[in-house]
Parts: sequence; C-alpha cells; structure tokens
Amino acid sequence: MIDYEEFLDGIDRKAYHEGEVEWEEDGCTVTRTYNYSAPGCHDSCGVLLYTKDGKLEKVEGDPLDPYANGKLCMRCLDLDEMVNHPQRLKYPMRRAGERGENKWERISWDEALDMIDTYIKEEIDGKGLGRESILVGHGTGRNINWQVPFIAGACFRTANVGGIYFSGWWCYMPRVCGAAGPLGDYPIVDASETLPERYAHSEWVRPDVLVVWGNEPLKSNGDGYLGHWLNVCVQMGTKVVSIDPVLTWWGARAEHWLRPRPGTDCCIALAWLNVIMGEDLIDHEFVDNWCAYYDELKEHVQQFSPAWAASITGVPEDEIVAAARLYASADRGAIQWGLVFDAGTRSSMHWVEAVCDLMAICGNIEKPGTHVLVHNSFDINAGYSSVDLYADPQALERKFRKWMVGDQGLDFVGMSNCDAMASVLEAGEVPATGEPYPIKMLWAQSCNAFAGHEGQVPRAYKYMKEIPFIVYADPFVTPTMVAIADLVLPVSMSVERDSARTWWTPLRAMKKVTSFYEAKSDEEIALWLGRRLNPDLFVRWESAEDLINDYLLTDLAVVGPDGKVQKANFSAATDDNWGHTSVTEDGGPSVTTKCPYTFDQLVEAGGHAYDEWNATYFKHEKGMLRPDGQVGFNTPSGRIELVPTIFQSWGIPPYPVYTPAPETWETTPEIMEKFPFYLINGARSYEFFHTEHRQAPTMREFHPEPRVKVSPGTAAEYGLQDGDWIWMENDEGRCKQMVEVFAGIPDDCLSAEHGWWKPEEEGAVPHLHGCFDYNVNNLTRNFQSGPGGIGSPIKCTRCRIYKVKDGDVMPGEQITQLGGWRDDYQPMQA
Ligand SMILES: Nc1nc2c(c(=O)[nH]1)N[C@H]1C(S)=C(S)[C@@H](COP(=O)(O)OP(=O)(O)OC[C@H]3O[C@@H](n4cnc5c(=O)[nH]c(N)nc54)[C@H](O)[C@@H]3O)O[C@H]1N2
Ligand SMILES: Nc1nc2c(c(=O)[nH]1)N[C@H]1C(S)=C(S)[C@@H](COP(=O)(O)OP(=O)(O)OC[C@H]3O[C@@H](n4cnc5c(=O)[nH]c(N)nc54)[C@H](O)[C@@H]3O)O[C@H]1N2
Ligand code: SF4
Ligand SMILES: [Mo]
Repeated sequence: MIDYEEFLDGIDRKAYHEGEVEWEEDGCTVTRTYNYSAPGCHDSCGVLLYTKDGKLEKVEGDPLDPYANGKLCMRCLDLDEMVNHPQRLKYPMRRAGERGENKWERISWDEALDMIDTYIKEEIDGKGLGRESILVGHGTGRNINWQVPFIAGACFRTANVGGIYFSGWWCYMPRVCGAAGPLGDYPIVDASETLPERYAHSEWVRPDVLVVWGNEPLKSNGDGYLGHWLNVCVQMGTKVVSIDPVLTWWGARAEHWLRPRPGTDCCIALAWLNVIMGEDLIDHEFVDNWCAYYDELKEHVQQFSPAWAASITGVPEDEIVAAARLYASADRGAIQWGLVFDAGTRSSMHWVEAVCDLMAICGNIEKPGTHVLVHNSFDINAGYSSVDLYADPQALERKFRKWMVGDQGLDFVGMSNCDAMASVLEAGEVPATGEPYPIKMLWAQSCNAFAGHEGQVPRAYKYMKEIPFIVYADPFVTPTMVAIADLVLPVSMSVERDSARTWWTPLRAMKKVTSFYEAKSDEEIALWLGRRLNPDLFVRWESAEDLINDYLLTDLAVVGPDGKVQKANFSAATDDNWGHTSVTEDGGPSVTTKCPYTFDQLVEAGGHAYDEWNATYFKHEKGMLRPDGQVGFNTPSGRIELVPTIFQSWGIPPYPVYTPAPETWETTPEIMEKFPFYLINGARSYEFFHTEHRQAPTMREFHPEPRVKVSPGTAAEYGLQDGDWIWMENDEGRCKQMVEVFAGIPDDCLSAEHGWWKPEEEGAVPHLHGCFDYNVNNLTRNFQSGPGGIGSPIKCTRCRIYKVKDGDVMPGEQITQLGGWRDDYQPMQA
C-alpha cells in the first residue's frame, strides 16, 4: 500500500529548492522545468536540468512535480546522451550527390530559405499550381502538434498536413472520434492526474477494477498518460483485468488475463455489453438520467453472445463472462485503452464505441476513480486544426479530407486523410473524380517515415521518392532523409527551446537551458519560414516567445487588420463551433482562451498550472460540458448516445459491429496455412521512442538488436533459440529480427518491434542504416481502413517465418534497387 502523503512528507523540500526555478549546485546551474521532445515522448515530466558551461550534464526527476512525482523513464534520465550526441545535425545541409548517396554540403539558413522560396515561386506558383501541391508531414504528438500544422497553413499556405501512408489515421484519431460520438468528449482513466493534490485529494478514490486493454502503459506512457499512475492504483488495491495476447506486467498481476486472437477484441466488447445488459448489471440511475438509446443498444447486442465472441476471439466463454461481471460489479471501473484500438483492427470506431458504452452503462464516467472527460489545459486547442486557420482558401477547399473513402469527410479533423494523400501521390489525381492533383513538394518535420512511421513501407518508398522537392527538419539525419531529402535542417531539442504544453493538464512550460550549433526550435523555424514566405502575416510575431504567447492566449486565432479575431481555432475546421474555444464579445484578439498565463508568467509560477475545469468531477451535472451551459453531455441529444447519431454523418453505421480483417483469415484456410502466424508489430520498449534513441549507447547496451517474441512451442518447432535471426514474410515483403523466446506469447503469435535502424551502420542506399532490413512495415498493408476510412488493421497481420542464412537478399536491396516485392499496387478506390 502506498501512502502518498507520506511520500510528500518525505521530500526534503529545501534540498530540492522548493519555489525556485534556477539555482547553483555542485558547479552546475540547475533548472526546474519540464521535458517535451525532442527526443520524443507523448508526455512532459518535471525535470531538474544540470548544465555547466552551456552543456547539459545530467537530468534528474523533480519530486516536487505533481505530474510525475520525480519518476523518470530511462530515456529522460539519459537525455544528455541524446542532446550532446556527436551525430546530431548541426547546420542546414544540401544534398551533394544523388538522393540516397548520403553526401551533403553545409549551407547557411539563408541559402536554405532561398532554395525553398525559389522552388515554390518557380515550380508551384509559377506553374499555376495551388499550394495544395505541397504536403507537410509530421509524426506523433510530440511538441510539434501545433507548430507543424501552423507552419503548413501559415508558411506554406497548404492544408495538407499529416501522416502520409499512415493508413486509416492509425493512431489516436480513431479513439478520439470514436469517443466523441457517444460521449461528446474524450475519457481518460482517473488516477487523480487532473488534481494538483493528486492521490491525496479528498474526492479522489482509486478504481476498484482496471481493465488494461491493448495497451502497455508502463512502457508507452501513451497519449499524455503516465503508466506509473496506474501502478500506484494497483499498489493501493485496484484489481486488474488484462486483455492482451501477450503477457505484460498487468497480465502477470491480473484477476483475469484474456488472450484474444489479435484484431478480434471488438467481439469481447460486444459480448461484455451482451452480458452486462442481459444480466442487468448496469448503473440504472446513471443510465436513466444520462444515457440515450439504451433499449435500442440492448436489443442490438443480443446477437453477440459470449459463445459467439469465444468462437472468433479464442477466449473461453466463461472467461469472457467472468471478466465482464467483475468489471460491471465494481463500484468504480476503469478501462485503459491503447493503440491497438486504432491500428489493430478495422473495427476501431465500433470497438471504441462499445467500450464507451461499457463505461456509460456502468456509470463509470465523471465519477472519481473511473474516467474523467478531459480538455486541454485552459481549453487551449491550437493543435492540428491550426493548419485550417491559415491555409490558402483554395488549398483548404482541396484538402484531402474531402475525398475520404465513400466521400465522407470528418470536417473537424485537422489532419488530412492519410490514405487519400497516399492515393493522390500514387495516382496523380483524386480517386473518385479524376481531378488532377500534382504533388510537387514535401516538407517533413519530426517524422522518420521509412524507419518507422509508415505502413507498407516499400510502397511508400516507391511513390514518395518521386516527389521532386523534399525538405526534412530533424535533430538527426535519419535514413529517410538520406533516401529522399534534398535539404535537411537542424532542429533544437527540448532543453534548447522555450515552449509550452497544453495537452491535458497541467499546463506546462519548457525552459531553454542551452543551445546547439545552428539548430533552431520548431517555433523558430515557423518564424524563419513565415517572414519570407508570408511576410504580411508574420509581422505579428517578433520572437518565438510572441508565437508561444499567442498560442497560449489566443489559440493562434486569425486577427484582422482592425485587431479583431476573424477566425478562432478548433472551430476553424467546422462551420459550427464543435470545439470549445470561443471568440470574446468584442472580438478582441487577446483573450480567446481562458489561459491566465503568458509564457514568462507560467515559468515564474513554477512551470505548471492546473485548471479548474479539468479538476472538477461530475461536470455533466454542473453544466460544464455543453457549449450552451446546460447539464448533460456535448452530444446532439445532450445525453451519452449509446448509439451515436453523429456516426451517420461520418459514414459510419451507428450500431456497433465487428468488422473482420479483410481476408477474414479465420475463415480462409489457405491464408492461415500459408501464413501460420499472427504478426503483432510495434509493441513498445522502455529504451526507444519509435525510431529515436538508436544512437544512444546506453539504450543500445540494454537493447542492442530488434527483437521478435516467439513462443517456446514455436521455437521448438522451428529449431530456434534466443539470438537466432529469422525472416518474417508475407505477400507484401519480409524483414529480419532477432528471436527472443518468450513463454508469455501464444504459439500462433509473434510480436515484433518497429522503428529500427542502426545509426552505426552504412547510411547510403541500399542499406540506409538497415531501416528496411529490420522493418516490420515491409509486411503491413495500407488502404484497408474500417468504416468511414478510420482505423486500420495494420498492427496485426499474418506471416510465415524461416531462418536467415548467408547470401539472402536484404530488403534494403530489394526495395531500393530491385523494385520491391510487388509492382501491382492498386490506388485506393473511392
Ligand atoms: N517507449 C515508447 N513509448 C511510446 C512509443 C514508443 O515508440 N516508445 N510510442 C508512442 C505512441 S505514438 C503510441 S501510439 C503509444 C502506443 O502504446 P500502446 O498503446 O501501449 O501500444 P503498443 O505498445 O503497440 O501495444 C500495447 C499492447 O497491446 C498488445 N496487443 C497487440 N495486439 C493486440 C490485440 O489485437 N488485442 C489486444 N487486446 N492487445 C493487443 C501488445 O501485445 C502490447 O502489449 O506509445 C507511445 N509511447
Ligand atoms: N509497425 C509499426 N509501425 C508503427 C507503429 C507500430 O506500432 N508498428 N507505430 C505507429 C505510430 S502509433 C506512430 S504515432 C508513428 C510514429 O512515427 P513518427 O512520429 O514519425 O516517429 P519517428 O519515425 O520516430 O520519427 C520521429 C522523428 O522526429 C524527430 N523529432 C523528435 N522530436 C522532435 C521535435 O520536437 N521536433 C522535430 N522537428 N523533430 C523531432 C526524431 O528525431 C525522429 O527522427 O509510427 C507508426 N509506425
Ligand atoms: S514519460 Fe518518460 S520519457 Fe516521457 S517525459 Fe516522462 S520521463 Fe521523460
Ligand atoms: Mo502513435
């Protein structure tokens, strides 16, 4: 049992300089601040940065930080190794040889700007093309998620920003949209993270039962959620249900460990609804008061019996039922979900919907120890949708969300449709209409496409290398840059940038403590580009701090010459104000958000601030969720819509069903026989964030090679031992990884890693630091999204295995020199 007050009492506050932002210690300057990419992470934990003569010497956790309580991952403890790394990109560089030769020449930032400006003037504007011909690529939600979309819209005036070949918006978006339908907001498990007093807060109670579902929060800390918060709950007595084909820390401690066949979990969620509604284990008061369409849902789920779910998932019927009863009988139940909901199945939207329904019918919403509905701190919503505020109107009109599968557009989504971007790149025209659509330039910032980001990477390489002008901005030269970039720009790391974080709560500030050669921060890059490409607009921001303050205070709203707000963020993407930000009565530019801090004030206030909205329970009873101030939820009916009406307008059937994998493997014996394994890919490790940290000696000491988990049964059958190298192969391609025999994985599953490249190996084509050789995305397939074009089965595919032997053709060679494995790619059909 953990006693949080005891923990707090045990901190020597004087030794940790409570109330101070900076002090001297052991010949170093110590700065109390937060870390938030680069290198990447979804979180932002309180750190003490030790610097000496402008060099980062060491990093410690700050026990006075209520967000992380001083607990740091190995990646933050080892931050100095990345920040001071000799291979970091120091200057802008122009390609000196052919693409792929890895030859570069140093140029100045001015010369780089000339190259970009001239190219756009001559090849895009000069040829009568619209700015939609420029694609802007970014990766996951690091400290780039407003900066890069803002750059796309405000500097390049395109609206096409997002992850190209990131099929079905395969990360997070499906969960966000899926939850917005029934709940009108986004739920996270309440481990007291919204409260400054944390576990000691008088209202907070730990969950009774926690379902960890397709997520490994200790390793991933995904989506702004720290895994150790849940660990604290377990220490306080929370019971665990783990739903994961693979044994994790959670599974090892679980009352029930359900091992579904990968990609089939939606059936378990539907069967849980069937059991809980059928046995009347619901929270009647909550359902009566706050939920709509209960009877309709109950009727609908009658078909999804536990026996039916058992036959598809392979989980015994009695285990499905027992776990459902345990969840429903808990006074406070919580479900922690992960990436698999987005990227493991075509059922994303319906699986998310069903799980939201489970939360709702059991009354597990807005009650302490269940799920809280969260907003960004102080409702600062300038994120991906910032692109739409500033894009050229024609480019906005031609944004790829207009051409989704079935021509349904999710208007409030800031990112372009990933599959449509890829299709247009391949076909040169819009799928349904045949409208010409040339792509002439790619600007990518915080994305290492070929090493990790993309699905179906041989295909991505084939088409992306045809883009005539490609610029990458990153702290390191990545294999993707070697393969296709014409110009590369050095980016600052977290400790080298002033910045702020608004993703969930608290609001946090990152304070710059050092700099690195000619690297610029993502905010500085915005100013550098904008002053040249869109000078009229950029008179507004003199410094990066101006930009950060506008982000905090105005949500980056568009301000007219009269000083009045013309367009407010988040609502920018829709006609009606779907978001939560509103323009003030007089349209004044300074206060469209509720943020009471400028950047400096936030730093002075100790670097973080909790907002009241997020720190309030039962918001639906207090009229805090709806724009009109009425009680209820932010849905059309004001209730939780167990059958979400809004799904229909997104082209998604509102009643949840299971959408099997495209070939319905389970019922196609030829596929099952040819490719006997489920290939789960991309389970996270403590050492790496996607393709990052492969340069850090300490991380590589812990984790030198890409590993694939293989069961002892499979090892025996194939004569494999720990450390053997095997090929994983299917009709798309193959990759090699090192065997790790693991008793916690079923015989018919493999779990491989993603994101591998070896900075120490040859960079030039064909090897490209091995980024193709180890790449499990050689085997994945795009354009197989679920209903509405959302969600993708990419993280779960089928394959066969065999040992690697001398003389085998390496995937790097196959992809870059021999034309890949296939030449019959079909563009997405609308
Ligand atoms: N250290 C580190 N942290 C990261 C990242 C990183 O690269 N490294 N990446 C970040 C990003 S962008 C994301 S999206 C998150 C993702 O982080 P998570 O949501 O935790 O996702 P994964 O680690 O891919 O998988 C979590 C678990 O899902 C299980 N799983 C796989 N397939 C299935 C299935 O079909 N059903 C069920 N029930 N379980 C399944 C896996 O075995 C694994 O244990 O992590 C973020 N955090
Ligand atoms: N097979 C498989 N593939 C996957 C996954 C999987 O589970 N399995 N996960 C997928 C998921 S969920 C995601 S979100 C994507 C993630 O894909 P990405 O987010 O594209 O991740 P990386 O490929 O590591 O590229 C990150 C690059 O950004 C740079 N960088 C880091 N921080 C910053 C910063 O603050 N500013 C700038 N300018 N650059 C920065 C890093 O140096 C690195 O080169 O990968 C996907 N790919
Ligand atoms: S979650 Fe881990 S890596 Fe991310 S900021 Fe916190 S300590 Fe650092
Ligand atoms: Mo992700």
